[in-house]
Amino acid sequence: MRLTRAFLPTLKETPAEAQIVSHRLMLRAGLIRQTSAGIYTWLPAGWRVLRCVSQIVREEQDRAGAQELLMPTIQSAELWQRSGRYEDYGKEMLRITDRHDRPMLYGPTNEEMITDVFKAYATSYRDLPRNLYHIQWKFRDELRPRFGVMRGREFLMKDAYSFDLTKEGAQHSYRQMLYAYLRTFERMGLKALPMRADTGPIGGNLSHEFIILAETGESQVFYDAELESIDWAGAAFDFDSVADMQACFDLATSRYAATEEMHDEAAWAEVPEARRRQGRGIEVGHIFYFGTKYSEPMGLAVAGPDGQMVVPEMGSYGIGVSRLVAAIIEAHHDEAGIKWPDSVAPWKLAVLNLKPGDPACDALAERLHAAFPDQAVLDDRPERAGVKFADADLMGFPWQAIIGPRGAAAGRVELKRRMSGERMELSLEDALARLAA
Ligand code: P5A
Repeated sequence: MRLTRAFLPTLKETPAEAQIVSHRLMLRAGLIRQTSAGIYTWLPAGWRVLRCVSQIVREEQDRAGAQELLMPTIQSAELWQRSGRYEDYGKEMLRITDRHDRPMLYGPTNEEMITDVFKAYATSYRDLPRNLYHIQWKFRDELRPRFGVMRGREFLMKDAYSFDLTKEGAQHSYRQMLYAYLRTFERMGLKALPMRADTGPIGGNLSHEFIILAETGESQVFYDAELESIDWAGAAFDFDSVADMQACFDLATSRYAATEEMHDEAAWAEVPEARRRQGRGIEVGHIFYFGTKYSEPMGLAVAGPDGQMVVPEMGSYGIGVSRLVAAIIEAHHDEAGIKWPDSVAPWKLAVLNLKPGDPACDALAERLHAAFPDQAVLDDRPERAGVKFADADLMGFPWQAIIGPRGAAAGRVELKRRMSGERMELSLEDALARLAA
């Protein structure tokens, strides 16, 4: 991608409306543009990040045994009348009427719809367990949309739904998702702490939120410092093993960690004082076990092994995919801009040609750019070096290849790592080898 041809608009000024750093940087780096309150266009760079985040989520859901499908954004009110949530959901639900005066809505979540879909096909215990998910836009008419995509009205969510024959089975499904979430956030360079949470309008009595610690977070949290030191990268649990999932769950939940709504002063007092941490965090995921809250009223039942009808036990599991983009920036930035982890960067490499028109610079820059056709941007603009450095730092490409006339004459390239600031001067061949690795 050549910057002279790209639609990658950056802003020099800090937009006045943005109160937190991720919102400011998302606007300045040209990732999003607000179109109305809480509703955003994802510009090319932002859309690429969102796709990377979605892909990691997808891979880890698939690994855990969930299967992807795609349900619509628009739902019929009739579905929600069956579960009783049509009235309960209140003003957060965007209600729509079609040309036949039929009440419709823009889905804020899909428990009813997935239960109805599954019910059309599931007849016996052999159809269980199953876990189905999609990555789809949601709409919640939030009272106070704010902080950009952090709390939007239209936002992208991954929502999974599990169906099991027994309570024990449903708990195993819940633990599989918990482990999948820890792996997912780890791959994005985030430390997410699972915390006991309130179930709100989704319901049920077992629920965990996944919290990224950040001063700008909207949730107040209380946790044992030991929770932060668990190394999930080193842990290798088997999703199919009940014992492994139990062990993983125990490890993740054995230390005190709760959101404000679930905070228990008596249990808190038992945590050694030196280990008590209190702070703010961003909720990037939320999982629920709610038994038969939807399967029962929606009429889902299957024949058990003994021929008796059984109402499946369910859970639902959400990840705020678009919110994650903002959360990753909150965790990885400096004064100059974004520092994307490799796994989610819109492009992995920026090739900065400091003197377009200089034959040696052009030749080196073209070679590097051509070596990574989908993963490199080439700054071939007739701009000052300072402008190129500033934009590359702002947009946060994990690697920069800096090509100036002096180095180029000697066939040398400077590589800069955005995350650490580390720099190295290499021959073209060594630079290509380093980047390919
Ligand atoms: C779980 C999946 C649910 O909706 N039903 C299906 C359950 N849970 S939740 O906690 O309400 O939402 C899941 C995650 O979505 C993100 N999220 C938001 N992101 C941006 N803007 C919003 N207004 C917003 N509301 C929820 C959060 O990351 C949440 O954990």
